[in-house]
Amino acid sequence: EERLQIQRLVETTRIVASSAGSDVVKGLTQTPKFLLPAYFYDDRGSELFEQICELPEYYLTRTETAILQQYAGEIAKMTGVCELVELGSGSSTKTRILLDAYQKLGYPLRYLPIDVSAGILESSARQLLVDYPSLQVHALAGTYELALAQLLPTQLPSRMICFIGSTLGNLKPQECDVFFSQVTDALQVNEYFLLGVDLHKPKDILEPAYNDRQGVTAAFNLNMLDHLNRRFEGNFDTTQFEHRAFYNETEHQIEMHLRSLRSQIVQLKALNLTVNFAPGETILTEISRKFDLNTIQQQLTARNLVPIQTWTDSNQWFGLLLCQL
Ligand code: AVJ
Repeated sequence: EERLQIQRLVETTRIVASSAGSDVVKGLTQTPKFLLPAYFYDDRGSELFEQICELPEYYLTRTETAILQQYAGEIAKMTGVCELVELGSGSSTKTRILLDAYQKLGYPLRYLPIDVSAGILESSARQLLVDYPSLQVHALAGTYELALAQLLPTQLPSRMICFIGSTLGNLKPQECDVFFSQVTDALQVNEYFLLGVDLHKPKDILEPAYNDRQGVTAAFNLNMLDHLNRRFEGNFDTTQFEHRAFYNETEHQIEMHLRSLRSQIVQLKALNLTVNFAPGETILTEISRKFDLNTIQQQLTARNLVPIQTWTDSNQWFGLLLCQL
């Protein structure tokens, strides 16, 4: 198929250590323990995340989708013809709203989805080709860092890097700054960055979104241990850990943890690692920061990603910002 190219990004020796699990060793040998949220997204984890997006308590996807449905036409008109690069594309469901808007204006469609889960990347790319007969897809399987560093200047008049779904919330403030400079490095002057962020809101709306009644979020969190078992020959017993998620109001972030139900020892053979857990000890698996619109606008401006238009829903629960370098 000429319209589809799938590239698995090969890591250079300088950074091979990180994909070989040195971050796992680091996270499980320090106190308190942590693991990086990227480890959620093996193929099973990506499936579970798709289920999370449909949950009644998980307002994020529904709210952002509604904003996109209302304003995608406006976004397409503002940017003109452009190549869409999407970080953490997953199933690309929301992106279809943008693709539809560009298609409606008769613009050529070129899409570069980037995701750590090669399985979901390939299946969604194939489906997109069926549904969009003039679409060109160049999929990149790998981390944002690797993918952004590999991008060559676009052949189209412009490029838009899309980072929707509030994945920015996984990054600590200092990590955001590093990330923003990786984004600006991958853009030429006047090109675009589309950012979706979850906004401050009451705890009684936030906490249920990460503690759903069906237990899908718990399964998603626990799947990280299964993923590590498969990837690094580990022996985590997922029945001996429980899901914990709560809103930290001073930091304005949801924190997700895996809590050890008893004293236990876990081994990850491929990493030559033995880990001791005290009863009740936790592993931090994710922070999901909630943003203030004015503050994030100022931060983006300070990083040369100037917000030229901001859209929200009627509750002001979610923000979509179109920024320009
Ligand atoms: C994909 C990072 C935006 O933080 O809401 C969903 C991931 N974690 N339920 C989020 C997630 C638990 C999600 N992001």
